[in-house]
Amino acid sequence: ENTSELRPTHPLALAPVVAPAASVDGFAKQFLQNLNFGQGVTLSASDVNDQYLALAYTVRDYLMARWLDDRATQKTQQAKTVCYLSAEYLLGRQLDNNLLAARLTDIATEALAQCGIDIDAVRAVEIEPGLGNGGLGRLAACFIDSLATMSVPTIGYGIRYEYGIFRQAFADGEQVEQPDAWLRMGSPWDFAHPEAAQTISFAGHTETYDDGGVERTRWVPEWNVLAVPYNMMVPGYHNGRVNTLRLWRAVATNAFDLHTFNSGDYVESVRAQTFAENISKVLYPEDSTPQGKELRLQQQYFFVAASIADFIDNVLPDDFDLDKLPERVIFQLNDTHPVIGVPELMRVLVDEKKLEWDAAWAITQKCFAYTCHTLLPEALEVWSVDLLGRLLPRHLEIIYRINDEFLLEVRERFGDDELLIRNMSIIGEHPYRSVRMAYLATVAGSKVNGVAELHSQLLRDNVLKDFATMWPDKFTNVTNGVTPRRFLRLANPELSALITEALGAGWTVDLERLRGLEALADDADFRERFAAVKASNKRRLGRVLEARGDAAPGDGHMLDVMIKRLHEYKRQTLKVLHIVSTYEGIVSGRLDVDDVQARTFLFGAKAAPGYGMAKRIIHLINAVGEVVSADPRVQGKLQVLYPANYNVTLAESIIPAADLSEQISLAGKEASGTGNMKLALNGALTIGTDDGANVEIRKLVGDDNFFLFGMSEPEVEALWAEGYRPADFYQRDERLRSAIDLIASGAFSAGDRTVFEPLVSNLLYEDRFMALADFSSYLDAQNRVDAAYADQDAWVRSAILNVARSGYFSSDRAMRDYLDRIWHATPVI
Ligand code: OAK
Repeated sequence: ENTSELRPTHPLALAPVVAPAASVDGFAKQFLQNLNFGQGVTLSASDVNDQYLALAYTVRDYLMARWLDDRATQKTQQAKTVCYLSAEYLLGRQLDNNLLAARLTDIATEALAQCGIDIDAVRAVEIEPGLGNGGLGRLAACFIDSLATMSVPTIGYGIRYEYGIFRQAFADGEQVEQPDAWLRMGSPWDFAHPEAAQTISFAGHTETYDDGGVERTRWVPEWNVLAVPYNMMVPGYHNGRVNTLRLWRAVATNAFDLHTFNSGDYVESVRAQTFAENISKVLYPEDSTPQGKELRLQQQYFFVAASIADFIDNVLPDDFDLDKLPERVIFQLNDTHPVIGVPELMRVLVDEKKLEWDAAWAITQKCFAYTCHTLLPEALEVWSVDLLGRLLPRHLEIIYRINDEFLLEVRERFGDDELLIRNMSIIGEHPYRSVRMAYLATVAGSKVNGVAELHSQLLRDNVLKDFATMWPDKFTNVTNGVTPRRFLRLANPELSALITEALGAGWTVDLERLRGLEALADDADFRERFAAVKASNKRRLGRVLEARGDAAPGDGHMLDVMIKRLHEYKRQTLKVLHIVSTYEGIVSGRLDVDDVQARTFLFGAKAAPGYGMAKRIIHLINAVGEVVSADPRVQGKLQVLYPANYNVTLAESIIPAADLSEQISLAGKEASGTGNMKLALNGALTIGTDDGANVEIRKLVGDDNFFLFGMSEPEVEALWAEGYRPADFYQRDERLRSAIDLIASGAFSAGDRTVFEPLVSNLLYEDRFMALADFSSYLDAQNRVDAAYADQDAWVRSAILNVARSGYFSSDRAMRDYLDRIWHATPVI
């Protein structure tokens, strides 16, 4: 009810908040109202962006009543809230997802049509919020979708970056980065609550003081910023539930200095404002490689401190007994980026709420859990003690005390093994004294999980081995998942319709029901319809690409896709070597052109701007693509596409069209992968190594429906141990030699041998990710792919089985696993 101390008397003010009528008329009325009174235009004068904004506000109006209702119950309910702490949310477009969740798609389409507007044209202008880099950020977006759909009280906390992941363009085949001004045309999906802003402090010093006979410590900070929350609604699918994604924006506390401004120094007057607002200015474009920059630590502390304070001050009831905090919240740490929240909660409990250290530590340990998303040692985040102590002096003291007590525990358990102590210490000493955030998270967390079975195993056996020995029960696995709403229902409407016709609509929230398709894999009529959907999706992708000014996939080609961040460990280079080898084979006559399946190779990938080798690989892909596309000898056979600026929106067009999914990381390097799941779910067959979640995909879909190649993780270890010499593989395999020689010859760089020389010599003399060692096995597997694709009937059967057996990879299942194994929380229906 809309009542409080206000004591209203008007009947409308006494009534509950109601959404507009869920009818074409109700929708049209609200839409026109938003257009006229919100956008300030008449229908006839409105442009497509006005229409988009009015439409988005209209959908928001429908969701808002539910959201307000859910907020009211959140205060009074006794249930546990999942607070997902993540520096990234790679959301993708919102309009379609929200229409679908709220069952408004048909109503909105008709209402707009009656206003003379084609909703597809309006859809196309939405700029996706790219507030993430890749897998980790997209996973967070899938998880909050599933939690809403499963009616689990959840708040996603993060940062409202003014600029998300950069827009990628190519100039002469090389990546150029442009700012992503996603807010420029308006931001209808989020709304600020400045009255709920938090003040976040930095720097300064600590001091002890006498608090009525008790010695306490306090932090005397030097500067602060305001964290202003922006809410986004996260609707569950068809369940009337609306959760919250709360993203923080940094605003200067004292706006700007009017006195200085009036005295004429305009630049100086806004300096403080600029400084403060830089904190939420831009997403760091590094994926799996921390930079150790001060601004990044500021971002991390900024959003985590604001989130913890927000939860305690605004979500919990007043005067909540903090001893009971673990009954009401779990803070899930999405990798190490939010781990500074551990000493922050300790500071709040001990310094501000005046709890005893031990009591506070017991609470803190129950309130956090940590998900690790990597295996690359260089990706494990550390902060120099120097920097952390300057920016967050009180937190450093707390970390030291946590470490001291932890190391005492280690000594009690394992004796005075100084090497072990050094290895397990939260404080590292080399090459400089630093805080190891993954260790802090492991010590503090109630649970630590990896994101696929193999990854979790390797965490226990290698990366966090000593911790796993000490606390075996702390370690668990939750294999990643993806939301079937966005990545099947929305992205692939034709396949969705076919599935619904065959199995009923329940699969959208119960993806294991896809098993029902297994029987249909042997039904020739169903296979034909399935193949027709795939072909239609390829044509649709072609139209999307052509509208962007890119080429469409070749007619009748197998669509072979590799879409993911550009990283050496993912081995886009291995893919290029396959393309070059095939090209060279046809051109030299080694391969009979009739034996080669016509293929379109499609890449989508951004490289971190500072990652030189990754950028060279992009250049190589584009260079090879240009030569191959222009060479009449392979016309109609080989095509290479690399549309710039791969993002969630583009993924939604590519995935449904794909035939072959490239998941070719060096075994033991890809924590999980989630693109692999999306592609299998849409009927692509995987060619992949035994890495990450590929292992589980292969187990589920079966060896006959998966192209396995390459060394296993133990084989990789063994080859390293014996001494890996990539040049030996080059010498041994003629196909490999020809491919590398062709690149080195300048064939893809107008005769200039220097352009790709660093890349070639890296492969020959270093090859950290062993592309050369896996090359021949990869080529053999690609030949098996060609042979399999030639039998279309069998291929389509395999594709159907991939869909039928991918239900496990729903993020709904992943959420159930988190709820059971880690959060011990339950849905609130
Ligand atoms: C990003 C920054 C730091 C550490 C890890 C990442 C990251 O994106 N990792 C990726 O997470 C995905 C979701 O768990 C996994 O599927 C990918 O394998 C992993 O690389």
